[in-house]
Amino acid sequence: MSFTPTSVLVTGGAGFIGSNYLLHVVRAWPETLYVNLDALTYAGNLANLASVEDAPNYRFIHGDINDAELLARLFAENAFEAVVHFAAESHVDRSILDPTAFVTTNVHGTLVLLQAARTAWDGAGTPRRFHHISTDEVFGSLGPEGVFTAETPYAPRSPYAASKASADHLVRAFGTTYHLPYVITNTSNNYGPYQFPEKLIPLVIRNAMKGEPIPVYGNGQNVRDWLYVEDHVKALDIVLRRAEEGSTWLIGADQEINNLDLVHLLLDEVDRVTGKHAGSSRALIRFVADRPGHDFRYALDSSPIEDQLGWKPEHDLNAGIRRTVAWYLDNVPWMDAVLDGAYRDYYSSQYGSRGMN
Ligand code: NAD
Ligand code: TDX
Repeated sequence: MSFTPTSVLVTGGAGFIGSNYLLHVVRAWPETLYVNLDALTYAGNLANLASVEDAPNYRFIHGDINDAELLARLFAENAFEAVVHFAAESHVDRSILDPTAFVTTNVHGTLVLLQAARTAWDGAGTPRRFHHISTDEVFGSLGPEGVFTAETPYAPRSPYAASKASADHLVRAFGTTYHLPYVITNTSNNYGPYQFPEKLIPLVIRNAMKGEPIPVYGNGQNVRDWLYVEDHVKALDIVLRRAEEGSTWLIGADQEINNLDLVHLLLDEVDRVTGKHAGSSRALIRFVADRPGHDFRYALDSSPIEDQLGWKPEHDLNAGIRRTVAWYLDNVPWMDAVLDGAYRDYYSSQYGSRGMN
């Protein structure tokens, strides 16, 4: 299967993964128009896209995926052949503090977007794709053994995961009921440039740079599989162009590590690059109250995308961490600019009650 869209709607393209995706595809496919629709919440940052903002095949629209009228107008004006749907509330801890926005954007917003695509594509003679970007968290939590596959039943445990699971179900229901041509990708933890520093890896690097305490939830033994974002966005582009309609792909890196070991790796790399005494930043670690309902472990079977679509991650964890630490140390103004007052309010409500401020 080969699909070459001429006009693509990307939602949430000013966020972490969406902006890395646009930085890759806008350059890789100059004949394809990419229209980025983003509400610019606290997590959206147009500075990420400065190097493509003047490209002739890129356009930015400031708007909300819940705005049905805006979507109808954009579909009419641009004749989109594909939608790549990143827009979401994405942070588990925020969903625990208040789940409301997660249902508004991740569930209702996805429904409004699905309706817009279905209406615009009704009777279309040429191929179309609705590519929904989802997460491994929809499958729940693993013990020390085993991996999730595309057949694993859904068992979301946080409000964030439940909202993403609901969105996945809606996408598949639109495929079954209205023949909407969709693909879904469920991905493990991403890291790399332009990630908002509420997520573990940029938070650790930022606090280490400033000499501030590093919060590790519980005993630090929870395990994640870390995928370098540039590897992820290449996989997404391959799935959009080559995957069969109605298919689901799991994208992981097979780079599992527990949180405490990961934090040590990051701190040791910061010490190495900044010339601090080896191991000295480890003294910043603080064990704080655990995340409620903290999923123990995620791991994905990525062999189908490797065997059938020929994708493989290019970075192992050590290579990815080296590049990531270097990027944040080189981009201090980016970090300072995203940490505005609203984020500081969040940080104190999140960490103040956990015995750290
Ligand atoms: P992010 O929080 O960095 O970015 C989300 C973007 O969506 C922001 O630019 C924000 O402004 C925009 N947005 C939010 N609400 C919107 C709305 N109502 N209308 C339009 N735009 C809106 O998220 P991310 O980490 O880049 O994640 C992108 C997608 O990938 C999400 O769907 C997330 O669930 C999924 N995902 C993320 C990870 C990860 O490790 N970060 C892993 C697996 C899946
Ligand atoms: O301060 C912290 N201390 C800590 O120990 C933070 C922010 C996190 N953690 C732990 C919780 C997790 O076990 O580190 C691990 C990673 O946490 P996050 O960076 O918040 O990611 P996670 O909860 O695993 O979810 C991520 O991966 C799946 C993304 O945020 C989701 O959007 C994605 O769907």
